[in-house]
Amino acid sequence: MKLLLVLSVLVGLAAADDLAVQQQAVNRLLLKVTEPIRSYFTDLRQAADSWDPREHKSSYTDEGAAAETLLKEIESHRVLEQKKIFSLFNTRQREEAIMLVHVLLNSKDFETFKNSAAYFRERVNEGEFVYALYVAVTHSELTSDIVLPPLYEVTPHLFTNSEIINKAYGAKMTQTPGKFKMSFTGSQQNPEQRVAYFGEDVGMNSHHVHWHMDFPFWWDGHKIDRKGELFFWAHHQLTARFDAERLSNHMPMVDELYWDRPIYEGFAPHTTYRYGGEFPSRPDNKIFEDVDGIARIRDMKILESRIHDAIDHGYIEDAQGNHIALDEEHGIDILGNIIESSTYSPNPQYYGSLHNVAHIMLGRQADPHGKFNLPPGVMEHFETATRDPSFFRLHKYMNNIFKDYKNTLAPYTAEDLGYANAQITDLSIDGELSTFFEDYEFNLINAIDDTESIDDVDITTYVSRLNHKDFSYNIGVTANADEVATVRIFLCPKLDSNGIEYTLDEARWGCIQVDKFWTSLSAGKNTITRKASESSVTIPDRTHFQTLIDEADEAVKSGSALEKHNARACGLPQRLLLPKGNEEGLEVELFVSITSGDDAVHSDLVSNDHGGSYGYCGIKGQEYPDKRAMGYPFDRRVPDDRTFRQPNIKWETVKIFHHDH
Ligand code: CUO
Repeated sequence: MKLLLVLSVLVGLAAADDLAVQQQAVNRLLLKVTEPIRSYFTDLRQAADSWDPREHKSSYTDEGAAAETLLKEIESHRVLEQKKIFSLFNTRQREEAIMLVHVLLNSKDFETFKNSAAYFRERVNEGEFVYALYVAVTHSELTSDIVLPPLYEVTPHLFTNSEIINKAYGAKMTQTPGKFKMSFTGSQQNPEQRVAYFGEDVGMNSHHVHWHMDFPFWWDGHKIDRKGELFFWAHHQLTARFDAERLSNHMPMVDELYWDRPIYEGFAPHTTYRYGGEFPSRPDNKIFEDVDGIARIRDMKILESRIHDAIDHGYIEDAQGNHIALDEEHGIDILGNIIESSTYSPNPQYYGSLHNVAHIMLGRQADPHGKFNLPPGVMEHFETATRDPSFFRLHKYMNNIFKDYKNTLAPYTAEDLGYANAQITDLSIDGELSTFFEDYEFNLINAIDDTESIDDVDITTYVSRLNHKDFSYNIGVTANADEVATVRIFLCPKLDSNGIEYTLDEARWGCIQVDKFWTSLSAGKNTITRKASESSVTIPDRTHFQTLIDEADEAVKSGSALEKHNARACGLPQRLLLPKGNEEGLEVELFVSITSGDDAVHSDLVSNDHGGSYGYCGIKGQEYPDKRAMGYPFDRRVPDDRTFRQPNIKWETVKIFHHDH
């Protein structure tokens, strides 16, 4: 018995150590990626210098084929050099990054993963390396508990502005610690400035870039469930979320982009690449131009019209000319794949890549013919895209195509929406719905060049960010029988920017899903108390890079277990759950629907949240948890509000306050 106990303690310790060692390795691989791996990280240094992937073919599931491909590219000097700009939208650069993802994902064990990463870190472009390592850690089964450091502390140039970077350099040069206030881009002369706190929020940008790492458009690995529909849904919600901020700031909802109208809002990013110059600016009212080597405006219109034709026909044509119906179950998923487009598109030749090409077209409008050799624009990086107001116009444009499709589907009937087992008797908020701004500090040491012999000084920036007070929903439900039920909670706009009340059909497309969960109802009276912090669309604050470093180093040194943090990086920051309120209280509709839990895809959803943020990000490596359409019940037309007036559905007007401290 005693022996067993000792053995199990030892096994437990070894397992804990493994995670700490792995976390430490990933931390070290991401520290100061533009410099050589530190000499005192001896195992990584050795791997970078002398571990040869060709001598470890049996350590890869593909016998080293992916490593061989990448090595040949490197040896023939075809890969993007270091200290050059990497953009995922550049086909060749993306291919190189994917080669490294393949090497890492084909590693049979963590040792091989780590050694390959160290070896290639010093032989491929730094941007490609960071992207490949993030994607590989996200998808590899060897690294599922590893927490990726916040990207804004690994590649701060893409999350802060030139003014801050300059100050950080000054601090480093003079070896004086510094803490600098980061302001949002632009001036109060610009109405868009009122919502810059959202488009430039480092947590929201991290959610967005991680969403695209969880669901890469180029993905060629295991089948990812409902990937096209998730593309629609996550971006639809980002757009609705942005519109909510606009309404709160007395601005109209964002209008869509038109290829033949000016791009009304210009944008001056005030942001510098680490190497390669400033991000280009675009003046107001820029007329769209063809972009050499990318696309003509008329090509974009042709693609749009083909997609509209497919929607009106009710089917698309695949590459062999077969018709694939845009049916209720798969239509939105197929359209998502086509519009993005992703490797799942059944006919990329015909339907093109409306979304991805549009990102490049917008990114290049400052230098469409390459006359000035300007670097890629903010729209050409998922890290920076949402800063530009044209991002939301572009996504409103895509979103309206999805809406056109959804509007072809039959509206939900009273039966589709009802649930005979439950009656909502009460709906209230525990606590005040109240938002505020707070300062958030993050580290800039990775933004600055140095060498091993120069000591680090503390250099940080702090930025104002939106947050809200804790609150809970109290939902009183009378049930006829013991049953598992699905609870969906939304916040819907009530009034437009002129104070005119929306109909349900007008409001529905602006509804934000704030939670969805499964719960067990008992026959009789139930009170469901759900904390906002439990929301299945959000994640808690990211753990600072320095904390990850300190904790892993300490755990490795002492042989103790590493404290686990949330490893899911995709998810809206919890603090952004509520749109900003105002002094008098922004009126919104709190909407709750309870339906039969038969729509659960997994049997344990009442007790297992599968990593949390499945709402916009699905469950890693598994099916999306909800059988119903994403956005149900607001994804279809509502010609008659009365179908929604049922005992299992309830909505109340609530107010969101905002208090500036
Ligand atoms: Cu996320 Cu356009 O897809 O940025």
